[in-house]
Amino acid sequence: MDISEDLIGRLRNAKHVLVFTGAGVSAESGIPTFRDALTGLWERFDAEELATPKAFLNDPALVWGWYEWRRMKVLRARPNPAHLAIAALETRVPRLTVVTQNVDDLHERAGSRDVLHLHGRLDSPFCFACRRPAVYPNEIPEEPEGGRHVEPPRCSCGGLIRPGVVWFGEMLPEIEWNAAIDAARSCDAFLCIGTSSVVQPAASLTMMAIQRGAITIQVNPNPTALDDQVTINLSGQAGKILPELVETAWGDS
Ligand code: BV8
Ligand code: ZN
Repeated sequence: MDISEDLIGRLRNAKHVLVFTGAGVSAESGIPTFRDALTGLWERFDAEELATPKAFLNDPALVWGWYEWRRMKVLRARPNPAHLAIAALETRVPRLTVVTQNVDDLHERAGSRDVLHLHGRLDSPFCFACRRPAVYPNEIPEEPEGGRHVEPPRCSCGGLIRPGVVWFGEMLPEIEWNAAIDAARSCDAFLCIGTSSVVQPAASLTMMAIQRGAITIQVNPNPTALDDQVTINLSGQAGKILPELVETAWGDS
């Protein structure tokens, strides 16, 4: 891995590492990235159209069906070497914060403990009307293949149960967002993994770390607007690059 000895030294001495992840870190677990998740019935939509309160109220069964299909993908997926390398890193640095835009629980299932979900979680549905937490009626959703409409369950108050995610136009959870800003402003190393860095305000975290003078490393097989802003740009798949990066910079050798 082409990283200078000086940078490896700085990474090895980092007191606080922040790992910021997007849908790309779960791609090798077979979970389609946000834009690839629009197949079948949903392919005629833009993600930004479907992941909104308006779309849900307009056609609850269409949007709930999309999330049930994605939830089924997550339940059948397993953490990949990228998630496992991030969990291993937690035991090798004084402090590691994982900030994810993903709504799956693969970081937790890989063993990461301190995970901040900026865009909510698929496994925490709640009532649209009274906001009371809800539980899924069925552990494994039926296979709403390619986009069957699935009626969302109802709360005891009569309201519709909705996915526990942050939709476009909705505020990010305050506690997680403030903790993420604090971490971005105090970390010495910031790993930006598998995100197109398009969605705001989450994507602004990388700039906060750059402005602070942290070492910033991007891992992505495709170009993004951050390519020439980060300290090191590693082009490739997270499942391959991250285990190598963790060994190179924080290995026992
Ligand atoms: C907000 C949960 C304040 C849902 C998501 C008009 C009105 C209101 C707001 C706005 C507006 N115009 C703009 C905004 C701001 C808006 C926004 O950013 N829009 C974008 C489209 C420009 N943001 C918001 O609305 C946020 N809230 O601003 O509140 C406010 C409130 C009211 C009014 C005004 C302002 C809320 C944003 C949260 C949206 N919810 N997720 C769900 O999951 O269904 S975001 C969603 O998209 C995902 O979480 C993901 O993070 C993001 C991007 O999706 P993807 O592109 O798939 O994923 P990612 O970006 O991670 O890209 C995949 C990358 O992986 C690619 O680069 C690919 O190359 C790479 N990759 C692929 N394979 C691999 C890989 N990398 C490594 N290894 C591999 N193997
Ligand atoms: Zn309710």
